[in-house]
This record gives sequence, structure tokens and C-alpha cells, in this order.
Amino acid sequence: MQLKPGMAAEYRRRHDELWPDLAEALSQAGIHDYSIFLDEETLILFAVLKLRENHSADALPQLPVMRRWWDHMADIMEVEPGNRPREWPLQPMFYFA
Ligand code: RM4
Repeated sequence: MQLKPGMAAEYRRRHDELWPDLAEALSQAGIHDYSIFLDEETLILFAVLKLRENHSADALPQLPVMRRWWDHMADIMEVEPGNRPREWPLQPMFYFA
């Protein structure tokens, strides 16, 4: 994802106050061990998370709470039409278990 300039503190503040109903929706969708890192030079936000077996993360964009969160975050992130954050996949380059 991509943060807008000057918004790092605000981005962290909003996530420190993650809505309980969104946290519940993420958990219910099978998401856990979810971290977001900021590259302070490019303002790229790198998210890494784990998905439980039979997760329903693909259905999250249809949930009202997810849409409300995306609306809430749209002023500080680069977004697609509809306010979904602009996201793109990264190439795995190394894994060590
Ligand atoms: C991010 C972005 C993601 C969401 C997390 C909790 O800023 O909105 O879509 O999963 O917050």
C-alpha cells in the first residue's frame, strides 16, 4: 500500500486505535499475526499476515465495517475508486523456516 506524505504519525495513531468491530472482522476472516511496516523513504506500506485454513479474507471487501475503515483511511493513503487502498503483490525472494 502507499501512504501519503506527512501521514506516518496519523497512520500509526489510527491503527493504534483500530476499531474493535474491525479487529473482530479480521479475526473472523481468519487473519492473524498481521503487521504493517513503513518504508520511510518511499512511504510504501508493507503488510504481512497469516491466514488460517478455510479463511474468508477474500470476502472482507464486502463487509460494511471494512468499507467504513477504508473510507476513514482514504485521506491519508493512495486509494482506488471506492477507497480500497492501492495494493500490489510483492515477489517472494527468500524464505527460511
Ligand atoms: C490498513 C488498510 C488495510 C487494513 C488495515 C487494518 O491501513 O486499510 O486494508 O487491513 O489497515
